[in-house]
Amino acid sequence: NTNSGIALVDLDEDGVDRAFRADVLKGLRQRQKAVPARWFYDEEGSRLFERITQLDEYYPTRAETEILEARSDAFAELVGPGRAVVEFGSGSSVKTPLLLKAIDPAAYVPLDISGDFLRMSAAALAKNFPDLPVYPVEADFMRRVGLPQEVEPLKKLGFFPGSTIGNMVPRTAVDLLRSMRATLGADDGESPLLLIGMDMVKDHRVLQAAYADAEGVTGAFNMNLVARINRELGGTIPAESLEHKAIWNDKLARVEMHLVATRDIAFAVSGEEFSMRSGETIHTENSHKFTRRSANLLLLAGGWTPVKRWLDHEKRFSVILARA
Ligand code: AVJ
Repeated sequence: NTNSGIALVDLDEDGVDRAFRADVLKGLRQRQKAVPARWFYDEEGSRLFERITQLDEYYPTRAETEILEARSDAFAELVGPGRAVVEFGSGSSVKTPLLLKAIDPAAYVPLDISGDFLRMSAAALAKNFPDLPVYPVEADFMRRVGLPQEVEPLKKLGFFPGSTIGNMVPRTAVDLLRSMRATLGADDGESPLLLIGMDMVKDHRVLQAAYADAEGVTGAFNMNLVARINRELGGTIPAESLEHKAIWNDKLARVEMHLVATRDIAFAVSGEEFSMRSGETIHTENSHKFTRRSANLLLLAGGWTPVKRWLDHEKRFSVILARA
């Protein structure tokens, strides 16, 4: 349990985020270089992701929003009123209100590792739902999180939209689903529900385009990671010699984003030296896609029994209700 009320970002004497540096250095030492996708989301990265969600090619946000809008009656019926909605992540200004309007909850509990995002989005939401108690919790939800006392007596509904689960390899995704069960009290004899967004396997050209848009916004999003490493970790990565690439990995059912070296390069990060041959890549993101069966199996492995699934009108994206 990490919600001690103090900031979770651990800075060294130079103000450098220790976890960021450790992840980047560890990732760059590997044979297949890799940096975890969660480091995309600094201020600029979050701004670029906002733009991605508005691109013609990037369907997931639109498709999921369509489902949340169109199925509000079904949510109300299956979930019922009076639950505490526990959102894993700070919440979006569009999707969260749609759910809250649909089900008439008794409390809203956003969980996020970034206190700044958390407080900003909680404040914005409280304005539109003046009668709804909001209890933001600054915590790493990859582990069991202790919820505020006030929501203890309430039934819980976990909310995890955006297909963020798809950013994790199955082993990590299962760990997270099990942590969510524990956070929502399933091990204490409660019967929590979970509403989760999962993106579907589809035509590879549609997937590819969603992660390599014509305007280059996703490329800028990917390249922003390099700018962040150079700025925050004293990096000398030659950005002009790296290129954005998105590929469909059929065996593992995921879109991968990489940064490809267009020539042999050498650089330093935090004083440590690295090199890449031309064509070598830094793997920056996985976005797993699911079928009905693979989605169900992942949920079951994480301790959740699927109850109902909804798709958008183009059958590209799914929102699944599951019970512990
Ligand atoms: C918000 C993590 C679900 O994987 O589709 C968008 C992030 N990366 N374009 C996704 C993302 C490239 C997005 N998630």
